[in-house]
Amino acid sequence: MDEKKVMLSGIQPSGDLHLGNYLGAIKNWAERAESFDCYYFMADMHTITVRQNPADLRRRTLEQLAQYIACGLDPEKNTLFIQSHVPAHAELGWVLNCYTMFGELSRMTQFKDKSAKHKDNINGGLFTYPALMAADILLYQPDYVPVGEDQKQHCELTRDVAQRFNHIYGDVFKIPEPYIPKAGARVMGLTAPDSKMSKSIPEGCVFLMEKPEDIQRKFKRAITDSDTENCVRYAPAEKPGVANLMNIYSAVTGRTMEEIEAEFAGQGYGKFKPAVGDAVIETLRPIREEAQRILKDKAYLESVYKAGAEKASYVANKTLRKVYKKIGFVAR
Ligand code: ATP
Ligand code: LTN
Repeated sequence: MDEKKVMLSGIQPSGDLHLGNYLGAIKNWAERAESFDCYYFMADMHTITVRQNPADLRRRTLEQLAQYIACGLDPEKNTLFIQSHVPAHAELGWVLNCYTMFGELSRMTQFKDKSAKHKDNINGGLFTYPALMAADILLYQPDYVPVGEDQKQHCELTRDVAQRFNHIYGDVFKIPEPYIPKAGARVMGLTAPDSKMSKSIPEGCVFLMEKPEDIQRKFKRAITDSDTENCVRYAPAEKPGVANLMNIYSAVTGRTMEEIEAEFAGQGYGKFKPAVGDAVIETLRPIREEAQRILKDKAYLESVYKAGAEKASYVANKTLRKVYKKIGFVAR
């Protein structure tokens, strides 16, 4: 019997992947494949809660898959799939909608934020999104769900819904734990080191597929600090911009803060910033080249997402059948 613990996560293909996603999430996922049974999916069904351009959504979904693989997520060792290819998500999503309360959904901060941002399109899907996310998770009976801090509330709702269901029907769902990375894995924006690197502030955000010269330009313009010290020293509270660059440099070179301070002693930011840029460029170069190569190989990509959907469906349908039986649906 396979005794590996199960891990599952999804990312919405609503934007291009960036250095924060890579260092904070995907890189760790790739390292976990040996010790966990891992499922990762492109959450395309979630993206349509806000309007998407269809051609962009299709392109981004495939690009995201190519980039996952290029980042080291081996499709032989991880189950990589597209959410809409596994109908059990929509099916269990409907069932769980009927076990999730209006009051609970009304308290979700993501709903409040997004409905304030998209006032002209506060649709039902945006509101019931957490029930679909609960289905995404519970179908695979995972032990852990690695997510960012912002998704903790949805994971807690998932646990509440699962417990409510189990309370009525017996042990159907495993109660999953959110798995939130340490604060050290937070990459801050290059232009605003007090907020996380995010695609919504593109000047401060390094995208995985970006050209080396554009990456270098962003690092050269990175905010350091307003003091005149001009010294590479790790002091997150006083010098958040420098600390962020040091964190990034440390993450891509494996060097400690002391080693970095020694390396740039007496050299100032003028030398340090392009060195961080170069190190990031060299880390991303093989990922970009590999992703571009994979993207051209449509037959390979198709074979990956088809095999992924097949494997995911097998596991998901087992849970779905159990749920349908418990709630009294006639077996197909
Ligand atoms: P946005 O940039 O619009 O805020 P996002 O890039 O955070 O969106 P998500 O789908 O929420 O998109 O993130 C995917 C994964 O990447 C999550 O696990 C999240 O925790 C991680 N992540 C995102 N940004 C960072 C960051 N700056 N530093 C570390 N990890 C990050
Ligand atoms: N809601 C998440 C994406 C997401 C997800 C999931 C993450 C959808 N379904 C299941 C973990 C498990 C987001 O917006 N980042």
